[in-house]
Amino acid sequence: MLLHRTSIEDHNAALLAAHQRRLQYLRSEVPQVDDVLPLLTDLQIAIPSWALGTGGTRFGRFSGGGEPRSIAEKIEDVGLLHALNQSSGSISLHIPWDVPENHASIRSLAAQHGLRFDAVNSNTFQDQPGQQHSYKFGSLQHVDKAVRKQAIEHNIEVIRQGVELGSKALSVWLSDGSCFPGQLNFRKAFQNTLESLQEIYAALPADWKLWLEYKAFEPNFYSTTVADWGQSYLYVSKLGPKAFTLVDLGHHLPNANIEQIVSLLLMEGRLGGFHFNDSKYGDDDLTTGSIRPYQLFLIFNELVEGMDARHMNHAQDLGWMIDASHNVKDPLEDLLQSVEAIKLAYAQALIVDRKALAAAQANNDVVRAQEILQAAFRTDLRPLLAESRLRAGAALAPLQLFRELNVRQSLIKERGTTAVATGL
Ligand code: PSV
Ligand code: MN
Ligand code: MN
Repeated sequence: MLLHRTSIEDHNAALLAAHQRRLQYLRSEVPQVDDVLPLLTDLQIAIPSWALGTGGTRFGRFSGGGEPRSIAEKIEDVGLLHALNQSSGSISLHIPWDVPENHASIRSLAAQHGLRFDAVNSNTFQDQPGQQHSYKFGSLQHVDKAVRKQAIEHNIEVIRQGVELGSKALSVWLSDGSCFPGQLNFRKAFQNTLESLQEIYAALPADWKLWLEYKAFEPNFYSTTVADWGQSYLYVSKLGPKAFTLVDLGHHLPNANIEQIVSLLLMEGRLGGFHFNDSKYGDDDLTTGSIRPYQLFLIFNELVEGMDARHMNHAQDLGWMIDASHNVKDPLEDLLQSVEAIKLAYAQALIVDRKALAAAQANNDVVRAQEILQAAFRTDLRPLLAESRLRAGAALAPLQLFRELNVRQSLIKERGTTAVATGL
């Protein structure tokens, strides 16, 4: 389904007067709004190919229909999102859930939609049909060199695929670990994993990065070989300057202080990027900002402060990606909500009065510091986001337009209601 420019123009024309009223009020309240606009427009959030269909749980899956059946259709879906918000300018593929075949045509289709390819993700947490060795007892950590070799080869193949598509990063998440005490020698598992990662790292092109994700538990419930940010940091610092830690917001033990983790990884130059989602209990993969929007804001507060201190380019120097799963929502609507929540938290962090905050911190003025942060967090910056979309040629209210145009119904008509499994 293609979205016509006129649909966006008509929609914007109908909402323009109300939008301008809100923006004018915001301008009178928040003097920095115009400085923040270009930064907001630049921030693009990558959409994971696996979040375009219904995820389900291990208890069941309820397909909403019209799900993409091929990489081309996944690109079209992300193209739709990008046309609506001009903030989802890239797609992240997961191999072999995605099997890119005709690279040139996939690349040109993506370009037609104004999209590029973000990090490519490898998968050594499932056995694939016809695969020689099983990953039941791990992949890069495995006690058997032949299994490790197979997993290393897979990662190198993913890099090759990514090179064909113009990606610049390999994202590695390992489910490796153990289910019971005694199953694993932790030190050997670490060393095997490190050696395997070193072989993968050696195959990275000069301008590529390797992002190593961590996760506290699941599917292994006793130990995980890259379980937390400290362990990921240990690997990436041993690997070399092209290796970084990737923070997935759902991968921590309950109540972990993620903003502090972010601050320190950034300080050490080892923060690679994010898998955004939200979490109530564990790796819930819920819509970003749906459960703990204040935590999201506090993370962005550290990001803005830390990136500015290191003179980093906000939009380009980290990987900004969503990792979500949808059980009851329309996946595309959910992704629109997530992108909006991420950019809102970013905008709020951009208007924090940094000088005043630094002064409050220097004076141990705890109350003032809290007031400063919460003043930014409680400012409704939605008109600012809408303005940045308007200027970029996107819709003032993307979700509303998605519904007005009956996008899902058109997709169902085009693709049918057959469920297409998209992996985890
Ligand atoms: C694992 O839970 C994870 O967060 C990794 O990023 C995987 O690649 C993705 O989810 C699979 O859905
Ligand atoms: Mn993830
Ligand atoms: Mn996850």
